[in-house]
Amino acid sequence: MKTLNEFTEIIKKAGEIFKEGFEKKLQIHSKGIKDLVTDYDIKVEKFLIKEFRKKFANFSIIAEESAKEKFNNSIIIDPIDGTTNFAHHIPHCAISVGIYEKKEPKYAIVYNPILNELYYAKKGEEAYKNGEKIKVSNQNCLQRSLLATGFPYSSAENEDDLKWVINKLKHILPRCQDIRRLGSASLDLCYVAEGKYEGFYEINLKPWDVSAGVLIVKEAGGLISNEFGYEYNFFEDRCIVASNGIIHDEMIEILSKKV
Ligand code: 2AM
Ligand code: CA
Repeated sequence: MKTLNEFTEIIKKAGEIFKEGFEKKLQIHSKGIKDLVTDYDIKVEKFLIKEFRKKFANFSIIAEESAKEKFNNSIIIDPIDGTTNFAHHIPHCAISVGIYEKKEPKYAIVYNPILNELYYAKKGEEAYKNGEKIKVSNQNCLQRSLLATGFPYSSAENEDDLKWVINKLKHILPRCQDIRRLGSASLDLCYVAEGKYEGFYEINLKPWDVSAGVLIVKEAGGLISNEFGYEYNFFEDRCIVASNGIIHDEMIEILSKKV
């Protein structure tokens, strides 16, 4: 796990910058009607890119606030996932880093520095949180399952996206225990991985929102797909569905319906 430790060390240092920003009154800028960015998204990202380039020069870097290089051997970074929470001083936000070799996920790290929760996985070697192995839940009944989702920023200007969100909620909410919308896709995936949630779905996410979480879910025994149950591709697919695997088909049945 040498390489994973090297990545983790850098991410923990970036976590110090993240924490410093969380305590402060922030300069908030807008990327879109709903999409925020703070000075600390930029600061954390710059630090990560600088350190990763020093140690992992043969990887390209894809990062939310700046570089978009080629996807092959790449480090895919979200410096602050859950930026809206961060900007409102809600401690549900994380640094997310997925490391891909030949387009396949190899290492994944999601770190919430505020709660000191570090999730990580290495391909084929299971998933961990702060050193303890994590597993998806074994709940087999959708009606007793806690699900999570998120609302795309595009819902402000794209009527189709807003309709999709409302329509899916209408059909899935009565069939599960309840739905949470906590605002950080990378942590939503980690919560599926450790069995807090049985499932998660969301549209319009970007590679950096999910690049780490997808490996953590799979290594914890869960399943990831698009809304039709096929392999999820974060460059192409609109919807991601994650689950403990057991309730997956029922989620797909509801999410894939054209209504
Ligand atoms: P962010 O905090 O990094 O912006 C909230 O629904 C979750 O989805 C967060 O992880 C948020 O990421 C992400 N998200 C929502 N809409 C998005 C969009 N249009 N592009 C990228 N990420 C989005
Ligand atoms: Ca972000």
